[in-house]
Amino acid sequence: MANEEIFEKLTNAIVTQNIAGCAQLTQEALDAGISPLDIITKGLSPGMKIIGDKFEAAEVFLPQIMMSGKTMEAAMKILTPELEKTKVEGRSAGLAITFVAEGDIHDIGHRLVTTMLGANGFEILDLGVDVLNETVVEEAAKHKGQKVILVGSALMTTSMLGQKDLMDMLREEKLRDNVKCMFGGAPVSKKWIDEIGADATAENAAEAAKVALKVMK
Ligand code: HCB
Repeated sequence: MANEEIFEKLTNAIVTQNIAGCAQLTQEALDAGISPLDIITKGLSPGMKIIGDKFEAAEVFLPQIMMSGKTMEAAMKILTPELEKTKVEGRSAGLAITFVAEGDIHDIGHRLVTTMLGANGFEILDLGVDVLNETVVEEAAKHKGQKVILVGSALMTTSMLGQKDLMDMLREEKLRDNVKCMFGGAPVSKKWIDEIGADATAENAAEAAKVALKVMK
């Protein structure tokens, strides 16, 4: 099977919520020598975008996006150990405190970004989903003096707004100069990052790791 055909089948497996088929195709793609990142960015993620758009257009409903999420998770179970194998050993790039914004439980992209940061030499403190800004600020304070990057995800326009409050709280607590701040997720734009005075954003997990390494230099 040509790579393009495999990507198309992976996308289709996500859209049709074919959990077993997607896991099998993911394994086949790896066996065919396709990189885990290409499987994600060219096969699985486009399927999540399509199902999200269909949800917005009321063509599918919550149970369907839930099952598409589970389908992607089945593939990620196979791919995460592969991504971790690429881990760069040696000097730490710093501590990455990763989290999903308050009110937001979308964690597929967050986990992928966290895995990629770990594979690229960051120590990881993963605070999980629906994290209060107060908790992030507390953790930033605990690690004052270390090289720290805050890596927040928000998939909804509503939860994204909390990133501005977080930046304000960091400034009020005089912690802003001690940490770098990178935010991402579909609604986050460069314009938003500039507006709230954060340091960076990234389109996807591979880019997030590159950008994080760059801002920590
Ligand atoms: Co959800 N949902 N959802 N959802 N959901 C979205 C996000 C919408 C865009 C769908 C739509 O309407 N088009 C929409 C948000 C609209 C908006 O505000 N703009 C939405 C909504 C409305 C909701 C609910 C409110 C629905 C409801 O209950 N009525 C509800 C909210 C729950 C809550 O959080 N409180 C909800 C629930 C769900 C689930 C639970 C069914 C499920 C999540 C399962 C889970 O994560 N464990 C879900 C899903 C799966 C989606 C879509 C379809 C896919 C998200 C996803 O996993 N994408 C999504 C549609 C979409 O995003 N287009 C839809 C795949 C991953 C790999 O991509 O973008 O998350 P990613 O991450 C990338 C990238 O952004 C970047 O790298 C990642 C990896 O490449 N990145 C960073 C991420 N974080 C970064 C941080 C950095 O610093 C840098 C880069």
